[in-house]
Amino acid sequence: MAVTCDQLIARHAMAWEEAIQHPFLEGCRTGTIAHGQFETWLVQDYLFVVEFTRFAARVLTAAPVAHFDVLLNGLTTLRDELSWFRTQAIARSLRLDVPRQESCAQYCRFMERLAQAPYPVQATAFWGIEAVYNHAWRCASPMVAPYDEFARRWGSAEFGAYVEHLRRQADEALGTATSLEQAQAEAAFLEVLALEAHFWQMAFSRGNS
Ligand code: HMH
Repeated sequence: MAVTCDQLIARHAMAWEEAIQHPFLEGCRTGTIAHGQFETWLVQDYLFVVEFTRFAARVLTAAPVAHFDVLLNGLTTLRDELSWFRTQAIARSLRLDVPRQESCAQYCRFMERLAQAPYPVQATAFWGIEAVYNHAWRCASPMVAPYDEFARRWGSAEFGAYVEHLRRQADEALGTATSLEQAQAEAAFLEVLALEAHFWQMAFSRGNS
């Protein structure tokens, strides 16, 4: 029997929790997050999403045509997300043409490396990256203003439905994957979880990690 996305979460419950629960999110929920912490996250996440969009385009290249609709919708969502980030940055007078912090750069390099991986590995990582964000923001919802807008973007039922579509596609790809590919998908999922925890910590410590 092939591994499934739900099994990956169950097998790595502790790493999953560490990726979706962080004092950064708790600070957004209660309003105690410092502006510098939030702004570090905002700018670095924009830089992340730029590379994530390139990753999404590469996943589409590797995908079977039956998976195009979901991935094309994902790319459209990313187009809106990038422009929304720019609006958020302008409202806060933040520059987006800044260097990546190490945690962000590491995450971007990981996504670049995934280009060499077989489709089941890419599909699992792509689902994992969106799933973990959906759960992270949802678990810390509702948030106080102005963070509620951010919590709604990734924690909404609509985003949850998109993640479900990605899960089904990843499960389908894993269903016919070799055992080596399944092991690679599991390793990629674990790397996503570790990178997510570091990303929150980077913002929380204001870009010093
Ligand atoms: C760090 N992980 C990170 N940022 C995001 N925007 C997502 C996942 C979801 O797109």
